[in-house]
Amino acid sequence: MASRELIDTPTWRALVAHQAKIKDAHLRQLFADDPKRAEKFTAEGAGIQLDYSKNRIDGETIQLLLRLAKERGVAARRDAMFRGEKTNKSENRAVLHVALRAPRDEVIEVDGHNVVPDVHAVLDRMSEFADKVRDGSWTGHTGKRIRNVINIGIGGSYLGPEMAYLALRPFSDRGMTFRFVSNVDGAAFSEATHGLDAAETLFVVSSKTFTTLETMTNAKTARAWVVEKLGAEEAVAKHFVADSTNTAGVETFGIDTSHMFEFWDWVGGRYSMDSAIGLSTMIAIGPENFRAMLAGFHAMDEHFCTAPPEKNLPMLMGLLTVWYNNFFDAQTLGIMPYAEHMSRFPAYLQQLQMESNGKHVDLSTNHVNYQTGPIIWGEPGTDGQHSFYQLIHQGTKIIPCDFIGFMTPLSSYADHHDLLMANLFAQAEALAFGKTAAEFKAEGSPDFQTPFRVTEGNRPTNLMLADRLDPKTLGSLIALYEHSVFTQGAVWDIDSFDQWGVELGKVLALRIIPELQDAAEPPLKHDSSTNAAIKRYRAYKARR
Ligand code: G6Q
Repeated sequence: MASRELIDTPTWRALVAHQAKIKDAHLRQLFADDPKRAEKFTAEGAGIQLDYSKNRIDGETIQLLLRLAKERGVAARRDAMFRGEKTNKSENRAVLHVALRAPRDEVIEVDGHNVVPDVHAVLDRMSEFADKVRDGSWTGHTGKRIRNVINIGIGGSYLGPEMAYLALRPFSDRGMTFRFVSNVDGAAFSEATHGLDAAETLFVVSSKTFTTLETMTNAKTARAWVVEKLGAEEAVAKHFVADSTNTAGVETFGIDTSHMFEFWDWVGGRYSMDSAIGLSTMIAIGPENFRAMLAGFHAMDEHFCTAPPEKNLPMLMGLLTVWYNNFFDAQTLGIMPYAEHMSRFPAYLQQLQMESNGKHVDLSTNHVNYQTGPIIWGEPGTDGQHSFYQLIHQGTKIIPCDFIGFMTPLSSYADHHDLLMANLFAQAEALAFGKTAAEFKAEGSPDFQTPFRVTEGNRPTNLMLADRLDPKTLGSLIALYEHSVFTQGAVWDIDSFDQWGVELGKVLALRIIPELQDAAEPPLKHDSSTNAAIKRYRAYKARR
């Protein structure tokens, strides 16, 4: 079925008609009508419980959405991905991040070659290296122990490592410093190296292609920094390692390929934090914890493949995203982890989802005539409550939110945890049920003020709960979102694994760089706005 026909299918039309009915139903009523609602709309998998009862749905909604998933071949597409078929159509590549966490004895083939032994060979080498850095047997050029690790990488080669390091800090070696340089702004490099002794610093250059402008620029600057500080070109060998698919590029840069940790073109950048790109994570938390994280990913992979659709967390979450995105015209999805260590989780998911599903043509290259990926944003609670939650509670937009909480605190200030969790539960409750004018009046609210105070409720949320934020849970949580993104992409029939939209800007920047750097100031042939900005920059640069 061509995708453009999607919105004319009986199921899609039934969902439109159903939405028209249910949009006026209030969660207050839906809960009052069914005392078992929470139980009915809760599913569990890989250590994560998803309570999706506070969504604007009923049993019919879920049945229709599951029918849509079936008609769009979500399960069949999932199986094709897990089998290693070239489901990334626009790049003619397999999509096999799931192989990165497959157990040793599993067989997953790409073009007839079992990739699982390759994955484990790299994991073993990474483990050996990480152990050496952690126990001090890998020393820097001057013989000093490595105490600082700086990951140089951007996009998919940065967001995952930084997010995971911050999320798993309680499991990390606290005697070591971990920093991340992504932006080509020299301020990023300068801040990352500030106060560090080059003799104790290891750079992990993370780049799938080893050609990315930002990463190569920062890596060259890092190389010059090390050579200048340690006074020897040979220092590079002990202070640089690489995570890449590009052996020749790594060699040309001057990193010995015995210090290169490889991955493969079937791992997309934003799906690579559990590949060699996770080396800095592994050095931080140790190989055992890293493998526990992979086990968490794998547990969710298994759940996605085996749980029945009506109990399948990624499918349900993906379909609920489609529900609001396509039938309620919701533009965004908020991610609110109630955990300080999850501060970069929303940013990580922003790339995962927006780069994957921000697409305007379907797999048959037709321009879609329905909405695709929502805008993803968010902040950890409770901070957001004192800032933008106002708009979610009383604004005019519908903003579905994912609330994420952990039962067991990791900090020694455990009494804070009750307050944190109380706020999480209270926000989901307030958003769903609100407070009426009558309720305010009964409490003696003055008439002039009551209309301002009313919170209508009926704001949808998912509530995700897990035992504690540890490596295994983090792995499961990330895989849950990966497969939710997959489910959405399958419904929309788009390529969730390419990212052509980011190319044009890169090409234009390469054209402008010489126009800023060439002292002869070549004539400008852009539009009048771009020309004016470049001229202004040139004038400032001349005065520097
Ligand atoms: C992710 C994208 C993109 C990529 C960066 C870095 O899916 O492909 O974010 O990860 O552009 O690319 P390199 O790892 O090749 O440097």
